[in-house]
Amino acid sequence: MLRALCIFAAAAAASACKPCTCGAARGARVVGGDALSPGEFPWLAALLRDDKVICGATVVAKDHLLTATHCVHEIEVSRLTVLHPDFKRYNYDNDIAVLRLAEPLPDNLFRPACLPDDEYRLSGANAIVSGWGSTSEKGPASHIPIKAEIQIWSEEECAGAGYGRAKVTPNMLCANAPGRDSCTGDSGGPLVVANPYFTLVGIVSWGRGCARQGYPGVYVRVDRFLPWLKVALRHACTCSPPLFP
Ligand code: 4AZ
Repeated sequence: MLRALCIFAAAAAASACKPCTCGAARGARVVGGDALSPGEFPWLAALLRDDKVICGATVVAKDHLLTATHCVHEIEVSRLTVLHPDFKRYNYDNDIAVLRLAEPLPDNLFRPACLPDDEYRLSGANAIVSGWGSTSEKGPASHIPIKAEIQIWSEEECAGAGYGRAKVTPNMLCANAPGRDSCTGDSGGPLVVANPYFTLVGIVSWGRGCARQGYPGVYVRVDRFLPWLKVALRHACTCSPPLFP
């Protein structure tokens, strides 16, 4: 009996996730932003190809990251499991991908961002984009990660942006601020809101140029993918926001 109990306990321990918290800072390149301090956004990651930053990504568990499908689509990723749903290469609809790492990240090197737990009221919200992308439209990639606070547009405003209604699907959101935007190399990286724990509401996806008036950055609307993420992250130990005092 004791032996049976021990086996049961060991099996339970192997499958259980240790409780963990998300969205807490410990202490991206972007146009019109400021340098991040070390540990400020410990969920921000870069995707490298031949030692060059090609995209951003967000840690959501010790061995899982979210990025944009177009960052990893048709790229050979040895020892990475890459999932992508109905990505449409012509309009970047469903531009979301899960990366599963072969080895978990060391605990001291990251903290995950929180995922939204429900449809989020996003219109008009302040959000922060971060990454190693260009700091001007034709400029080089940044050597250090940058962050910028921007505002999320309403769906009506987004449909009325320079792109035209047909380009923006219900799985996308628009965000920018005067002189501030995501840019080349920021794709796949996080757009978070502080509520007060940092929650991933968007993934940098596309846009015309950078910080152009009337052409906001377009982001994957993460809350539209919660049912998909439940399946795609089924092997992940995701974390919860710390309880409010
Ligand atoms: C890019 O190519 C890119 N201004 C990312 C964001 C925006 C434009 C381009 C939005 O990675």
